[in-house]
Amino acid sequence: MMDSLANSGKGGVQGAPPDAEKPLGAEKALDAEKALDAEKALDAEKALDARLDAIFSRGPLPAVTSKLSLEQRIEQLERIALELRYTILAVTEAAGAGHTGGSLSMAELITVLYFYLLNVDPADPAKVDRDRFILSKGHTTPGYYSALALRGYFAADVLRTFDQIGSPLQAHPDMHKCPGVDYSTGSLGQGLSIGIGMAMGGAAAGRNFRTVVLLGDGELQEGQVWEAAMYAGNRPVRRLIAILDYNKVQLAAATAETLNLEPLADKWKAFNWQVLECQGNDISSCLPVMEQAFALAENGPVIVAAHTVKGKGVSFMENTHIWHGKAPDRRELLAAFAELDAAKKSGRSGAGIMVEDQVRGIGGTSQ
Ligand SMILES: Cc1ncc(C[n+]2csc(CCOP(=O)(O)OP(=O)(O)O)c2C)c(N)n1
Ligand SMILES: [Mg+2]
Repeated sequence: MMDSLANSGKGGVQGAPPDAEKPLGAEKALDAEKALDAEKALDAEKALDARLDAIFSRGPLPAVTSKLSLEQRIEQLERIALELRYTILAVTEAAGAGHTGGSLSMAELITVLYFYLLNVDPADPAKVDRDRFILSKGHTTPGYYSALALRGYFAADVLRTFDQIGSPLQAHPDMHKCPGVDYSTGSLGQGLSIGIGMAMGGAAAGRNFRTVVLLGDGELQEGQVWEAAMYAGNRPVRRLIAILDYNKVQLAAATAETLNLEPLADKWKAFNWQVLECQGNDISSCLPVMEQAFALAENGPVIVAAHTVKGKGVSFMENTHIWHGKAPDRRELLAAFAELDAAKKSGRSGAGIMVEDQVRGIGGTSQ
């Protein structure tokens, strides 16, 4: 047998037995190592599946009450924002599609809105007096839908149908399909005009609800935004709050490289808007500023320029357009979860922004 193998040329050096080259013990050790690696990989796969099952079967989280101290509110909202990040990544991975970068950058903003500031009731999404919310940057549905599911508008397992034909969770929000969505968006630039209509309609009907419009920075290059800004400042339209997810990156490059928005605050001020700024991935910064915006909106329109980081929370997704419209694969999801786990362990919530991070973010890069 050995002879025939050796003579066939498969055994390495002609005429020599194969185990003269590689001792049998070493081969066995190699096989054992491979088997162990395969087992570990299988365990990791199973563990990831279990985590995803847990994410897609979780019940809603309660809103944060104003009865808590500021520290407690911040801590609870940070925890929710972190859960939101896990969910966003799980949603895009499951669909193999979705706008991951801009969903991660707005995680704290949408958390503060849906879990603290907005007067809404998931059990009665069409309540007449509810505050209105328009996701004008309508492509970031993984962030929006994840927040709505966590808040209890629909069951978390519906998130698994994201971007599928027939799903209520289309790639862009559809007010006729998805509970909690106040307006259908996706064509950038329209949300502020719609918000003006809602705010003025509410005022005409003697209602006191607030209308919040979440804008993207690349979106501000749309002319309709400025037409709306000019109109709202001129009236002035009350109880209208624009939040700008100022992540410095748009679809294919840095915003400043594409069409610079600065000096941004001066532009809005010139249009008679009240302008506030905050660090949008830091709850301790954006919570009080957004709260102040809600109060100031009684006098006229307010915009909060929230400085954020595109892809925030996952190092390899941060500050780049590459992850604008890209979903992680299983391997990338594992790596991203590991980073969020580390942040959770260190109590940083996945976005416990440090000043250095923000300074890096403001320059914007398009690598
Ligand atoms: C009118 C219109 N033009 C182009 C697009 C395609 N598009 C989708 S997202 C995007 C970039 C948006 O960038 P930004 O507003 O900065 O969003 P974010 O960084 O928050 O994802 C573009 C051009 C669109 N949806 N609508
Ligand atoms: Mg952007």
